[in-house]
Amino acid sequence: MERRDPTVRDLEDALRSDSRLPGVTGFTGAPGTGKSTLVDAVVSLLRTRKQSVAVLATDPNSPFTGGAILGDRIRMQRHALDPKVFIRSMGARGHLGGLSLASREAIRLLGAFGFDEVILETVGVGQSELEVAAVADTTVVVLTPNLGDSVQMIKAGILEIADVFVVNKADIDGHGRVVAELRTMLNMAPKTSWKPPIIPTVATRQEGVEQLWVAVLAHRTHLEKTGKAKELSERRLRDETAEVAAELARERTRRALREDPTLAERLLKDGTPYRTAEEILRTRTDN
Ligand SMILES: Nc1nc2c(ncn2[C@@H]2O[C@H](COP(=O)(O)OP(=O)(O)OP(=O)(O)O)[C@@H](O)[C@H]2O)c(=O)[nH]1
Ligand SMILES: [Mg+2]
Repeated sequence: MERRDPTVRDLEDALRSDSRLPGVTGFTGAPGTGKSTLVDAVVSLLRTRKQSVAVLATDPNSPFTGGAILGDRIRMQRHALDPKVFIRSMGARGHLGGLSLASREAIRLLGAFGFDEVILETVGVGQSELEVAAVADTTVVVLTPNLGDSVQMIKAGILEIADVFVVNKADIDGHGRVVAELRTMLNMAPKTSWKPPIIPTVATRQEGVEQLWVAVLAHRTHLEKTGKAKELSERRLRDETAEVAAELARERTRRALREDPTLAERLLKDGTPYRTAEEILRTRTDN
């Protein structure tokens, strides 16, 4: 799948018909807030409950594909030999269609392999991170007392995507202030049917992790009860189809320009990308 092998497409469609989608939880937040440590603690919790779990660490700014973000691998090493735990890092570059498409595909495959839960860890708070977050059913935004990152987060519009807030490093000074700030902000936000809870944690000591998971499951139940779960999965299917279509069109266009010198020459002479693109999409097929 990561190599974009075309045969995987058929495999994926075949898998989709009878595979159950796993629960998908995204963890996002500024670098160093403790996401990996927290995810590792959640993995331990899920394993005590006999659930299988896959962790996809996505770094929109990293060129690495198929490898592992070293730090994450070290932090989650105690799970490395557990066959019910799968950990993989994905970088954005080299993934046509972007990381959100890549993670959607990965989630479907993991579901087909019977994983109960998928956790996405995404570094940062930029646009591409928000796109990755949109792939998750529940998005956990991780803040800490230092860094002043609460303000940064709000700037990035993260309030809209947070279903659960974690204020990690509760063992550090200034923790209460961040929680209070956040609470004020949430109280000022427009009323919605789901109010994001704020969970204090000390990830390094596994404190607050059970409460965090209770909040995640409560959000999942909320999605199901309100019909939002269905709405979300339908929207995702439409979005994914549009992304796949864009990727196929891009591939087809590149190939046409490569394989048809007269077309390429005319493009260079006339400088008409729109007309050329339309013509390619109208007249070419993939075979
Ligand atoms: N004091 C304290 N330190 C913590 C806590 N949780 C994590 N840390 C430390 O914070 C550092 C960063 O933790 P990571 O889990 O790598 O953070 P991350 O958000 O995954 O980092 P990136 O993947 O680089 O964005 C490590 O040194 C952790 O040991 C906590 O609750 N309290
Ligand atoms: Mg990490």
